[in-house]
Amino acid sequence: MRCVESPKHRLHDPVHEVQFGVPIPAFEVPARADAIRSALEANGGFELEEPAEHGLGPIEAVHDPGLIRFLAEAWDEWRATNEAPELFPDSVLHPALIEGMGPPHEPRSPLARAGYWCFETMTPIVAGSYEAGRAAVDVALSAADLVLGGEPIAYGLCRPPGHHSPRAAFGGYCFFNNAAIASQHLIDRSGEPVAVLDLDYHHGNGTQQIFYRRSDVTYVSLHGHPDRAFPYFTGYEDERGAGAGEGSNLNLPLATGCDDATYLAALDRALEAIERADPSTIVVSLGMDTYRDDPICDFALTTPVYGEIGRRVAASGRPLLVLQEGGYHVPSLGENVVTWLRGAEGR
Ligand code: SP5
Ligand code: ZN
Repeated sequence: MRCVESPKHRLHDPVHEVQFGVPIPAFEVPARADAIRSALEANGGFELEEPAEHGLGPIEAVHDPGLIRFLAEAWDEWRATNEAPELFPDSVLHPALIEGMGPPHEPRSPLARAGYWCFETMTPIVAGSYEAGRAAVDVALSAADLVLGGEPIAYGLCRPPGHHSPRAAFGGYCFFNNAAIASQHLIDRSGEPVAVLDLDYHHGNGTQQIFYRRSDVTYVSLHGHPDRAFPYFTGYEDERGAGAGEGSNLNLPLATGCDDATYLAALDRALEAIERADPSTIVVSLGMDTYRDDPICDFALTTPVYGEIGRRVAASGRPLLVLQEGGYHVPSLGENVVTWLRGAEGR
C-alpha cells in the first residue's frame, strides 16, 4: 500500500494544552506520527513517500481566506511583541456577543485574533504550526492523487489532524481540515460524489459544517456522544444536513465504554448509509482515539477489531482514501493503524 508522510509535521511541537483551566502536557505531539511511521516501515507492506506541494488553491477552495491569512501570519506577529513560546487565545468570539449585530471586526493584536479564529484552548500556535499544517494538507492531497491515479487504497499520515476545523475557524488540535480539502479535491478532479466516514472518537464538527448544505459529500460519523465528549456542541443524531444537503449527514453518537461489538454494529449502520449515497470514493477520517487505552477518550476497542473495521469498510469495493486524525496512546498507535490498513487490504 502506498502511504504519504512528511517529516515537516515535527515543526508543530506544542508543549501545553489548557484543559480544566490549567496548562497540561500536550497530547497531540510529534511522537504520534513518528510511531505510526516506524510501524509502517517495520511492517514491510507499506511504501512511504513524501507529498508534492499543491499550493494554497485547494485550501482556499474550503477555508475562509481570513483564517488562512491569520494562520500564516500569527506566529511572526506574536513573536514581535511576546516571548511566550505558544499562542493561546484568552477570549473567544462567543456568538451571543454579536447577536443581532453586523459582522464583527477582526481584531489587530495576535492574541485577540487567536480568539477570533480559534474556538477553544487546546490548540496552541507555535513557531512551525503553519508550515506543519500546510504539509499535512499536502499529505492528504498527495494521497488523494494516488487514489485518483487508480490506487484502490492510499493512506495519508496527516499531522496535525484536521476534522475539527470548520470553514472559518480552527481548534481541537486541528488547523486546516485535511479530509475536507482532500474531499473537495477529489470532487474537483473527478466530478464524482464522495463520502467521508469519520472514525475518530470525536465528532468531526469541521467536516460536518463544511459540507452540511451539500449533497455531493455525505458525512457519516461514529463518536462519543456530545453530552460528554468534545466538541460538545455538535454530533447529535438530529443533525441530518440542510438545504441541498438534507439527509446527507449521519451522526451515530455512542455511549461511554463502547466495546467492539457495539462499535461494529454502529459501523454497519454507517456503511449502509454510505451504500445508499453511492459515492465514488470513501474518505476515512481515521482516529485511533477509540482504543481502550486512549488517555483522553472512553471507548474500549481492542487492537484486533481495527482489522475487522478495515475489512468491513473495504468490503464496499470503493476506492479508499484513509487520512490520519487523532489517537493519543502513542505506544499502540502504530500497531492499530497497521492492523486497520492490513484489514482493509485483505491481508
Ligand atoms: C483530532 C482530535 O482527536 N482532537 C481531539 C481534541 C480533544 N481535546 C480534548 C478535549 C477534552 C477532553 N477532556 C478529557 C477528560 C479526560 N478524563
Ligand atoms: Zn479525536
